[in-house]
Amino acid sequence: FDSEKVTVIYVLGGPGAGKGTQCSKLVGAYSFCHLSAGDLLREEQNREGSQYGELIRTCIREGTIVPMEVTVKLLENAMSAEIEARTGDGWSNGRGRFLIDGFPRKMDQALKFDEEVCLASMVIFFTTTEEVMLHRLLERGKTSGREDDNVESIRKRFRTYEEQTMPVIRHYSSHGKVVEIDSTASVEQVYREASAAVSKFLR
Ligand code: UP5
Ligand code: MG
Repeated sequence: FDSEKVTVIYVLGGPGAGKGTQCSKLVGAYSFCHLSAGDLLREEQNREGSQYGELIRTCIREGTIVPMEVTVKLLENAMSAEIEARTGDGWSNGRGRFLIDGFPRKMDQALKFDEEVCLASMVIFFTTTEEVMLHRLLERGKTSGREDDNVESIRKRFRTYEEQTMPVIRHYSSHGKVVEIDSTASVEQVYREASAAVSKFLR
């Protein structure tokens, strides 16, 4: 995609940091298209006839990263579909705006997406403690039905995040693209900060 025509913002942070919650709120205010890599993978996992169903299920339960080809393709397809659907309305200023949630979470994905799909202009990085994230995920686990919202999977997700995703954040930090937001506070308070960061960037 042409970086002149689409604006991509990556939204990163540990499991349960509040990426999805904040993206949903930002969508309303700025007419973004919100794409969650995790949601796209869960959808693909449940799609009848998918050749990746089992692979995705295992990776998600074990908290490991699905091979990047699968995720990059799903994101690319979703972006194309959205651009097609919105042509002529919606993005009235002519630029497509995407919030890409929970991706890239490993260096190989980051480099591939930057090179072959689109360069991200900004990274919003939500941080809080593992204690807070664990508590949130266990609460959500009571009703979410997510196969990875259990203590065992959560511990593995934390490890993958430290080992694979933190290098991605450091990489974009060194390019001056990262805005770090403490997501320990209430949803509303975190949103105020996130929204201020986005406004400043889009201005
Ligand atoms: N909550 C949120 N904000 C709160 C606040 N400020 N105060 C109090 N409560 C708050 O929030 C989690 C819970 O906390 C919710 O109940 C919410 O109400 C509450 P949410 O906004 O859902 O947090 P989020 O950061 O989105 O957490 P999520 O669990 O989605 O994060 P993950 O990054 O772990 O999950 P994701 O779906 O992105 O990925 C799942 C798996 O898919 C990965 O582990 C991996 O196996 C696979 N994957 C890949 O392989 N490749 C990819 O590129 C992406 C994913
Ligand atoms: Mg999420």
